[in-house]
Amino acid sequence: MILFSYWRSLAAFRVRIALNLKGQPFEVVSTDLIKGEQFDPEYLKINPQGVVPALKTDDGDVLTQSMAILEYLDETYAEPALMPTDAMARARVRSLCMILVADTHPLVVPRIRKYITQDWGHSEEELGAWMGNWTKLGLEAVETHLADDGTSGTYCEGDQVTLADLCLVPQVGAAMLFKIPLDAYPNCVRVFKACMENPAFFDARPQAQPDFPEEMK
Ligand SMILES: N[C@@H](CCC(=O)N[C@@H](CS)C(=O)NCC(=O)O)C(=O)O
Repeated sequence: MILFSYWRSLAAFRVRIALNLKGQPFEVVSTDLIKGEQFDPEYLKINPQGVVPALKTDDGDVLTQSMAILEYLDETYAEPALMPTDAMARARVRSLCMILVADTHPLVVPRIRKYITQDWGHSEEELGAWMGNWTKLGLEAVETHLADDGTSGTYCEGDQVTLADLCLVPQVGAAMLFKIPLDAYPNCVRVFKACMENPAFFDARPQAQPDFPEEMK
């Protein structure tokens, strides 16, 4: 399979973890979001939305949207299952995923950042406040669920890695990369650390990607 990815894309990070967990080899094609390669006509033929990730299967089919890709992989490659069997637990997992994927991450993607600074003329400092605000609100909501629902174990939902962990780890990793203090989110950090002990997560991290910038190493 071919994964159109970028080292610091949280959405691509989710998919890299899933491919690793499922033991599916993949080739990474880097799409530099800072240079605007997501808008190259050739890339737009792959993903008309102009975002990563996109996954080209061995049959040549192209999938977009990380949650759709995660579900496809989970439905196609049975082991290890990334969703619980119990309906209530499945709903809880999806709820955590949506807090991060639908209500947090979209507020901090490059096109939003560009709109805030280049179109609306806000400063880098104001942009930092914007990014910090939405990241903190998202993590705060997940933290409260993990602390109060009584269903979190080693991972977000019990002791099984689920799609919720695949969504939480990139968000916590990004907060670390951008030096957002995480003291207020001990459960999120606990789950992050447990996941990172698994090579499937560790090898998918931005710092391990071939396009991770030399100057940040
Ligand atoms: N909801 C999409 C989000 C895709 C997305 O926004 N990806 C970001 C990187 S994490 C991107 O490619 N942004 C390009 C841009 O904003 O110009 C998904 O989960 O796949």
